[in-house]
Amino acid sequence: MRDSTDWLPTSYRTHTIGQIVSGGADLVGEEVSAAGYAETVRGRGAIAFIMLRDGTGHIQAFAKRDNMKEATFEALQSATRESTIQVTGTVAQKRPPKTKEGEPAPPAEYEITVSSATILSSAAAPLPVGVTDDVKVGLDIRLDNRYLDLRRAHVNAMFQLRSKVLQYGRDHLISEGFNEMNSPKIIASASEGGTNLFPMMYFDTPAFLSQSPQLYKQLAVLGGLERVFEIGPAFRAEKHDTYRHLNEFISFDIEGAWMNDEDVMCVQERMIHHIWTEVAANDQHLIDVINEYKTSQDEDLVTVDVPELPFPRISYCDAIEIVKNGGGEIEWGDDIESHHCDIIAAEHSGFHFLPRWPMAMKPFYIYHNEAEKGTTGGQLSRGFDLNYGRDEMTSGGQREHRVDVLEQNLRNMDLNPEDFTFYTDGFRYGAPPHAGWGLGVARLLMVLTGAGNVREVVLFPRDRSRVTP
Ligand code: AMO
Repeated sequence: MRDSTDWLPTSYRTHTIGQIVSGGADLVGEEVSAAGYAETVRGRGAIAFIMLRDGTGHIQAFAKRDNMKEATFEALQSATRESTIQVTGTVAQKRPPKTKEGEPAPPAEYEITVSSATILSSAAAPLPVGVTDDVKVGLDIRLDNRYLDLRRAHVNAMFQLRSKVLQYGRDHLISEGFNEMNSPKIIASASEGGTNLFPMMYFDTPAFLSQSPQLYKQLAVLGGLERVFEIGPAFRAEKHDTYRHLNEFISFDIEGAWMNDEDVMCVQERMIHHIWTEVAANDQHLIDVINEYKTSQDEDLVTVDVPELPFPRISYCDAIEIVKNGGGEIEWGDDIESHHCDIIAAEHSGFHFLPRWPMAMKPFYIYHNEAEKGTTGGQLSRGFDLNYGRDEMTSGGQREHRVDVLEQNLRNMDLNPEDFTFYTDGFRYGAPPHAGWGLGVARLLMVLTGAGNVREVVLFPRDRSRVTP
């Protein structure tokens, strides 16, 4: 649960439930108001016990018929689970359970003795997705009812963790001098190839949803912002149906001037190291909630093992050899697909970089040094990936800053330089060598939380068959 020690009162409550539970001893006898979801409603006749939950904790509200208006008591006693209720009453210490002689007394627990209450909103019954019951429902039904699914403790913990990961990543980049930027999401031309674009009409002009902030983060660096990062949506009209692809995903991007591929790999591993270190130091309570659920499902538990630096670097040429030696079918120039990555992951199960891909496999904006050739003589590039086990987390690289080469790259990839003048013109007035990367946030979260599907760590995923809620 969140630490709400410093939260201020609102119009609906004097205290969060977390504040009452943790500050109980000082609050005994004081009048408080709290609001939350009714997790359980028990009791008959003259008494009712409501277990109230807000985003910060749980507390029992104890209601007596002769302590309040008859109608209020009736409403409380017949409240449906998950209804939202505001209660006012005094904080009391719960009668401790009997302990055997010699046994230590359990920690004190507190409850609210209710004097007035309001049902803010009644929940319909039955609930399509149980919040506390361990009833198995498929991912699709959970996603259809994400607003309820999110009330389940371990799901809620995953999304709190997601927010932390973004915060720690952001903090780290800011500490290295990066400026946060936002690029347009309505664009006129593709950065990552023209086949997987979502077309749209921008008034009378055809346009597309952005696949990546790529060209704009480069333009920001060319303009002298020096080091930039962006956390924002990217859209891909790919007809994938896998555990790790979505048609809208959050891309965590950086770009830095006077840097090459190795420099930005170092930024990336430092950032991931920082995220893991901070989660291990501050957020074990969230991991515990996730693990409580995993234990109930007999699944492997999550441990936050801070990865060692530096991450291994396995050049594309070496990766091809590892795959071949491991019995995989692959030739220099082929893509390293997931089943190949399984072979590499047998040796490198954690984070590892795969630098120096063939230029022919990389986008037009990637830099190549003509002198750097692969084992079969093919042109190498300064593009890299970061994998965790079998899964790609990141692509990145040093960028082409020589405008004539950039235009030739476009032609080599059957793209028309005329369509990219808004971008290539930015290179005509002095361009610093620069590099960057784009990291799939949901993929990183899969690693941290042990989720088996990106949809688990994306609130409202968009895939081929889902565009609601
Ligand atoms: P790339 O296309 O490899 O590179 O994307 C970067 C990272 O984004 C994530 N990703 C996805 N996640 C979920 N669903 C998808 N359909 C999807 N596609 C990509 C992956 C991937 O590694 N402009 C470059 C980055 C750069 O060079 O800076 C780019 O977009 O984790």
